[in-house]
Amino acid sequence: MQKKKSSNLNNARFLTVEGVEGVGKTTNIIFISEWLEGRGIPYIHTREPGGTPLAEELRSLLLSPRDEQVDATAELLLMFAARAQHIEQVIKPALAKGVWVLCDRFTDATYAYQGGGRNMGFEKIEQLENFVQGDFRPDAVILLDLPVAVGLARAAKRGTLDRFEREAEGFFHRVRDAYLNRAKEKPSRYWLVDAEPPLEQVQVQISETLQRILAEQV
Ligand code: T5A
Repeated sequence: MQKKKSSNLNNARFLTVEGVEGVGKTTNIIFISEWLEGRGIPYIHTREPGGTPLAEELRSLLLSPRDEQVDATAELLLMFAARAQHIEQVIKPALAKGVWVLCDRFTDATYAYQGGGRNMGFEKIEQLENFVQGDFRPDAVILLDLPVAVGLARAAKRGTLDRFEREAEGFFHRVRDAYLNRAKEKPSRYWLVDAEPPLEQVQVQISETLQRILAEQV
């Protein structure tokens, strides 16, 4: 399958890393950062929700466990409020300078968590995506995938659970299904990596994926 070419200036690429809880995003983003550094590719590493002081405050509000029931629409709008700030203050300025952006989660997480996990469907998310982002999309989405129970067991080892990690297992099955469906629907943008094997094997797959993404620069 021919993947989409970058539309950014200077061939800088906007890469996002996605997957269910405990899939190994944080661990593998360190690996991807070292891979980029090793090739002399200028990059920044950022995350969602978050990435600017305001968006990081919104992240704290979103992730903190609380007694009050959080309305799904309020959650969705806060995700996009943080994203609007992040795109304009951090992501677009970096790409405009020719700096690659490596982002831990982006709008695909909203489709998976709010659309799938919270059962909100995808139509409103698509409307907000178009409103906030116009036609701005990641050049490549690296989707780390593994069975939900394996990811939750890995995440649980870290101790305190955030508001999302306290959801029932069914929530994360819907999240994973939504991610896998998007990967099937948008093969030009998604790169699927099996994240269940030992880390060294996962990182061999990631290296091969990065080589292919790099080879596709215009
Ligand atoms: N969210 C986010 C939404 O609902 N909507 C949105 O639009 C957005 C942007 C953000 C939360 O917000 C939600 C989704 C999230 O719930 P987060 O911190 O980005 O939170 O996401 P988390 O999934 O919570 O990230 P985690 O830090 O929990 O998981 P990671 O980063 O995927 O996993 P990592 O790297 O910390 O690894 C977990 C453990 O597994 C081990 C690691 O050493 C670590 O101990 N591990 C492996 N062990 C064995 N084999 C391997 N291959 C391993 N890979 C990693």
